Amino acid sequence: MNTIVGLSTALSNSAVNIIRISGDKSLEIINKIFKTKETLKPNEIKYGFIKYCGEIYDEVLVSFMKSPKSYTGEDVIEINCHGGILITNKILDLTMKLGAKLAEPGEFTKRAFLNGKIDLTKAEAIIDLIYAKSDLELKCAMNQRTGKLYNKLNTIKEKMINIISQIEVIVDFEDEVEDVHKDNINDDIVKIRDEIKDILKYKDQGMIIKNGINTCIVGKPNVGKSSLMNYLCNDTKAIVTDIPGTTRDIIEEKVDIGGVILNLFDTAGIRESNDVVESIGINMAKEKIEDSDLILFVLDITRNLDEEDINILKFIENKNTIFLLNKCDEDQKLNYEDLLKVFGNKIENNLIKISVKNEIGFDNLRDIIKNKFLLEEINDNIDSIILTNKRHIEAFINCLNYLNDALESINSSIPLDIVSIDIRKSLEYIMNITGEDVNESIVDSIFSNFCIGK
Ligand SMILES: Nc1nc2c(ncn2[C@@H]2O[C@H](COP(=O)(O)OP(=O)(O)OP(=O)(O)O)[C@@H](O)[C@H]2O)c(=O)[nH]1
Ligand SMILES: [Mg+2]
Repeated sequence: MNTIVGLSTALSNSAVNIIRISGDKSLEIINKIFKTKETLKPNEIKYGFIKYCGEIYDEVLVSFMKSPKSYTGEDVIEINCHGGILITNKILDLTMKLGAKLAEPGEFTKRAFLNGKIDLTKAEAIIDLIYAKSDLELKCAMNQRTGKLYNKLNTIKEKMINIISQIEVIVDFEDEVEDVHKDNINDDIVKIRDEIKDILKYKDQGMIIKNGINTCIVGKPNVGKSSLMNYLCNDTKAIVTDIPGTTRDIIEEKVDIGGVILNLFDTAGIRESNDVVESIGINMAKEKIEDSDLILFVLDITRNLDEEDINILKFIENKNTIFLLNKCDEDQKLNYEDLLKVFGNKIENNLIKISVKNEIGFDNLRDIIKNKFLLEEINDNIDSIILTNKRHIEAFINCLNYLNDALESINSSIPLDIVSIDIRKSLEYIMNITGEDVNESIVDSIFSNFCIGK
């Protein structure tokens, strides 16, 4: 494999930049350009200068990690240079002039995978660590990085191989397979099936942790939707006025509500309108409701319920909704009985009085959201395996389906060697997750999501 070079830090004017070189020629390249009083030895950092053809490029610290004890498993050199864009580019160019190839995004980690330093789940955890947006996401990524999922996959793999070999022995040595053997194999498959079901238990929460909760703020005009948006973002993202119909476009922002991300959308107040622009905004709001995981339905506590509020009901019918009675800093005109009549048991446990103006009700709102999506439960079980990667979830579901097929077969009169085919298929999916048996194009697509220099 050729020797690659990449910038491990962002290219900007900063205190320090790190240039990483990996491959057989790493040492040869650095020895040509690094002038130091001592020889560069493995696992040591040396002070010196990058100098070539009489020109001093920079004052640097250089470290050397010898193969196989390095991130990629190859000889790795890291140059800590000054964080100037020009200096960094000049050193990068120099290493390339001397034979290094510019690394593709994720190429260092891909080499670590190809050289058997890490499996795919640990490699994917590195991307998740880098891009984590919330504490929960970070914790899940760290659990995966330290091998929680990988270890589990390995034990499942061993159990599956054990079942396959049990079947082989029985089928080879006995003309008639006894029921007791079938029962044992059935029990073993059930155990693995249940373990996988357990792993998949929090898959929906895992996707929420990774992608956030798509949350649409909905209500008739002037109830305080944009005020709520601005409050939750702690910024002026949307225009607020007392003129009904202020917001037309959809305004989007990510907000961390104590460990989990809300992808918030402020929308136009929904009402009948003859204004062309406002009507477009209202239609956009209705469409946005469709792809949301959660609706924050804002009502104005200073006005009684009217047709405009009631009309909105049909758009949120099957949606997970929290009803927010805003402006509770003022006198309440909204009649609770009417509310109950119109919205029925949809409001049960989903109704909060808030005041954006006086910052009332928001702890309650955060708690209700977290409870709705079982995020408190996740927090308490953060050390169990929580899948946050769609590729893993799909593979586990496929694996589960094959195990269920195997169980169905074993309980009918289908021969055991056919059952074995289903177990082998489910094993393939497990090995797919770790990357032991995975398509090259999938590997390429995983690493292309990495940043350059990682
Ligand atoms: N008293 C009181 N007034 C509020 C509160 N929240 C918002 N308002 C006022 O309500 C009016 C409307 O606020 P907006 O946030 O623009 O309402 P909106 O729902 O986004 O309105 P449209 O964009 O027109 O649909 C403004 O005058 C706000 O200052 C609150 O908690 N208490
Ligand atoms: Mg608005």
